Order: sequence, then C-alpha cells, then structure tokens
Amino acid sequence: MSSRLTGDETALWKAAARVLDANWTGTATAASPGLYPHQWSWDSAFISLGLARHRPDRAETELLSLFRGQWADGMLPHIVFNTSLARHAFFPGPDLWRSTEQPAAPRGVQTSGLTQPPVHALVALRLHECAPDGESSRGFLARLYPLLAAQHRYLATARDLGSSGLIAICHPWESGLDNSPAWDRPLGALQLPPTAYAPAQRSRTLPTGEDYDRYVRLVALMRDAGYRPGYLRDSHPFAVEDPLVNATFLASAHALAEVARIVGADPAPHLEAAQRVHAALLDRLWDADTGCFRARDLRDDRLLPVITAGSFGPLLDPELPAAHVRNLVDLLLSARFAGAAGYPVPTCDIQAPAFDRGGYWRGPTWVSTNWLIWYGALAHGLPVVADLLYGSTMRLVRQSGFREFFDPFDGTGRGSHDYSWSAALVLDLLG
Ligand code: 2M8
Repeated sequence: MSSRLTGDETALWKAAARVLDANWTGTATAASPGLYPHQWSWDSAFISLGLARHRPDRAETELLSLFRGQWADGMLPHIVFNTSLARHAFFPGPDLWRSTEQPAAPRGVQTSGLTQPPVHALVALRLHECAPDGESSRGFLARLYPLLAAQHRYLATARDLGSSGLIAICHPWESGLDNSPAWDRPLGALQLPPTAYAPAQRSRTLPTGEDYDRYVRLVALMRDAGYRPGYLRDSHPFAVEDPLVNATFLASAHALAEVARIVGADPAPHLEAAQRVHAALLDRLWDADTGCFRARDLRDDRLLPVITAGSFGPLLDPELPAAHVRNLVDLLLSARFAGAAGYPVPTCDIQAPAFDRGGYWRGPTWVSTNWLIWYGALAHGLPVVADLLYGSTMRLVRQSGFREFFDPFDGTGRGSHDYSWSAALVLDLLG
C-alpha cells in the first residue's frame, strides 16, 4: 500500500484487499462469490492487477492458472471451471461446452469454448512495470510470452473472419458486455428451434428468457461444429467486429511487442499486428456521421446502430489521430454519456431507446469499462477525462461498495456484492 494514501483511501484499499482475499480459491480468484464461482478470463486479468498491489505472488499465479485452460490452437477460453465445485454451481457449466471432447482443449481442465477481450498482454506488461523484483518478474514474462503470443496468433488468424485485419466475436459473451443493446439486432436475427433451452437453471436474473435461449443456441452451434474456425467464418450466424474487443487486442499487441523486447524475442510481428488493427479500426468501424466507433455486423456488413461504452475503446490505441480523440472526448462528455450521468460512464448511450439504467450492460456504470477508458485517456494525455473517471469510480465504490455494476444517475450498487474486478481495479487505481 502506498504511503501517500489518505485515511479514507487507506480504508478503501483495505476493504478491496479483503474482497480479493475472500474470493481467492488457492490458485485463482472467483469472479464473485456465489454468482460467478469460476475463473473468468478478462476478470482474471483485471484481478491480477489488484493482486499485484496486495499479494504480488498471487498475481502471477492468477494469470498462469488462467492459461492452464488455453487450447492447443492458442484460444484462451473465457471460463476455466473450478472442478472442485458441484457441476450445477453455475449455468452454463462444463456440460454445455463439452471441452473435454475437443482435441485442442487441454487435458485435466474444463473450459468454455469461446474467448473474451484480450487484455492479458496489456496487464502482463503492467504487472512487470509495478513489480518489486524486476529479475523475477522478467522470468514470469518469459514464461507467459509464448502463451500470449499463441493467444494473439489465434485471434489474428482464426478470428479475422472478414479478412479485414479486425478480429470478430462469435457470441455476445465474447464482448464481455453480454447483453449490450449493440447485439440486439444480430441476436434478434437468430432462428431459434421450437424447444427452448434451460434458462430456469440460470442462477442470476439477467438476462433471461428468449435472449438467454439465443446465447445457449449460439454456444450449441459452435460446439456442434467443433469450434472450428472454418465454421465460424463461413456459417456461424453471429459474427461482429467490435471496437472495444479490437482496441484491447491492439493495445495488447503493443504491450506484447514490449514484452518481446524484455524477454529477448522479436517485437516486429506484434507491432505489425497492431498497425493492421489500427488501420482497419479507422477504415471499418469509424462512423464519421456520429463521430465515434461502432460495431460492424459481418453477416450483413453494416455498422450496428447503438452507441455504447465500447465506442470509446479505441482510446486505447496510442496512435489514434487527434481529431478522432477529440470527437470521442466530445461524445463522452456530452449528455449522451458523462454529461447527464452523475456517475459515469454509462455503458449505453443515455439517449438510445434501449438504454436501461438498471439493465446489466444496457446502461449501468461498470468499474472495468471505466478503468479501460481511464487508461486510454491517460495515454492520450487527457487528464480531465482521466480524473473524471477516477473520481466517478471512487465515489461509486465508496458509496455502494464493490458491487458488480452501478446506477449511472445515483450510484446505487447492483448485481453481486464483493465483485472481484471492482475491488482489484480500485487497488490498481489507488496505486
Ligand atoms: C458476465 O458474463 C457471464 C458470461 O460469461 C455471464 O453473464 O454469465 C459478464 O459481465 C462478463 O463480462 C464477465 O466476465 C462475467 C464474470 O464476471 O460475467
């Protein structure tokens, strides 16, 4: 803990550290007690940032244990199941994914079959930068580098479904922003078989019903096709190029180049990958009419209509042109986002008909998206925006605790309590 923290900040720091201690399972951190008892991919990356401030030994264990779930083709699954828990501890559990039937999946570990935003290389570099012992942290990076490189290779090859230079998500869960209104159109176009799946088994309340059937249907289609890249490219009904996912990929590619330098590998392929995503983001996802990035539906080659917090993701691109940065900042500060929210950043445009202040990823403020925008704003030298996000995040957790998400107008906490990434990212923000 930094000695320059105020008394109030020290109390917050200790409370956040207690959450991470309580959610530690021995080799990893549960995303949230009760609700999400397993290890989630981008949660784990964010959590390791908090562990780095509190229990540095655990930060490395956390990431390495996530990569135990990596498939032979480089795919890093979005859930690594804790097999010591009952099979019904979470739905959908291992039975839906059937990873053990996949030749590429690791033995002795049960995982999901899709991915999440690739923030891992970015996080690995940040762990190294704040490590107390540079020599041992270089050893950790050397272990992680080939795994991160394989993850990036998988995304750049198997997931460039439009041969455009961008990676595509094949399921709303891959965006991390599960029920974002951005996915309503492609999800609505999905044909459902007459028999519904099993939403009743779902232990949470949101989202449920037909949307949930569609999520499960998409998984079943991917699974029955053996999660094959050829199927995903040619036939899978959900294929979207998302600005936030691609921005995390780009930022992580830059970080991976730096990691390569540190461990004595060649940074050039990672820098080339970052350049490709940079050019394609501007070319394919920038919407000059609204002055922001939007997701592109590859199945009808159109930009999706709803503007979300994901539209600000490309602030993570260190080479984003100044005019684009200005446009994004104007939108962020406008009445569609921070301008009308007491506790920014709402995850959906407040003026969109689909905006819902309590609806999970359809409006509430989340610590993870705030952290990513904060990080991008700092890199672009935007202290006003960075301070706004820092201040808003701190007010939220002080007022409501380490909740899963928050009402963007009055800061009321919603979803699960003692949510790991909310605690971890606050530890990182406090430094
Ligand atoms: C939520 O996603 C899972 C699906 O994987 C769910 O709703 O069941 C999202 O908030 C996602 O971003 C997050 O990683 C996960 C665990 O916290 O929960």
